[in-house]
Amino acid sequence: MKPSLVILTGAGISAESGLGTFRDTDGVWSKFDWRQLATPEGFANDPVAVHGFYNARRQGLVAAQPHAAHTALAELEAAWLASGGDFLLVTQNIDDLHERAGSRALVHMHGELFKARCGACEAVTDCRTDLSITDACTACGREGQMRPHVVWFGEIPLGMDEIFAALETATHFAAIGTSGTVWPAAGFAEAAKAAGARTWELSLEAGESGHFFDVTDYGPASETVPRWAKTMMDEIRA
Ligand code: BJW
Repeated sequence: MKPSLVILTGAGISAESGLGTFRDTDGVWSKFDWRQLATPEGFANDPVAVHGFYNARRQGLVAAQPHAAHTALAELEAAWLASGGDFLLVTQNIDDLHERAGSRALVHMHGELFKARCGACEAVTDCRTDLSITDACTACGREGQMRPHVVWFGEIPLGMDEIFAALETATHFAAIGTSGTVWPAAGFAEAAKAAGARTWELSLEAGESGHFFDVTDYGPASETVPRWAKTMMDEIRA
């Protein structure tokens, strides 16, 4: 059987880069109300507040840097593909730290902070500066329709066909730095297990999908992920 590795990452992998997680005690949702800031209804109700929330996080991302865990996953991707296996990195994160570390086979299922989308024509464009309610779409010219290119609660995540196709043939699956709280990502470990994959959880603590993991390693991602990636590279090269 062709080795096929699917990796799911969450906010925990970027915590040591200075980006906040969501549900830890000092997480984003302990300071901000997700109903107001991460739903289509919240955006319709107060777009200025939602733009402000994402503008501040976009500014924080400019200064953030990938760390050893992001780099280890990029190196693992290169080694896995070189050995003839299939590889897909699925991230729930809207930061671009995986790309900056060198990852290429990557799906941003919850969107990307450095992109904006027009609510009128659906064009997705690069966005490195603040968004406002008066911005015009560079594709269709309409004003006042631009929103962050992120997936809010109640919206369908991106790349689901590609992700579920990869999970169906996965031989190896790892969830890294995610609490396993948010669906559909929370179901990926079960789907990979059903496909016969060996499964790993790397995080600070057990998440909600714990019983679907064969192996767990709890600690900071900068330590657990390079260690795990090395064992995977040793396995694929053996
Ligand atoms: C470390 C570490 C270190 C810390 N090292 N680890 C009732 C039941 C079931 C489902 C639903 C329900 N009601 C509604 C739903 C659906 C809903 C949902 O799941 N809600 C639940 C909360 C109940 N889901 C949706 O609405 C999704 N859409 C959907 O389901 O569409 C239907 C559909 C799907 C598929 C096909 C067809 C139809 C959309 C979800 C959108 C999520 N959006 C957000 C915000 C937008 C982006 C942004 O602003 O950034 O995405 S919410 C937020 O949570 C963000 C994250 O990507 C997501 C996941 O969080 P994550 O990454 O797991 O972070 P944390 O903080 O929870 O966990 C961090 C972990 O790291 C912890 O475990 C730490 O221990 C660990 N850690 N430091 C290693 N140094």
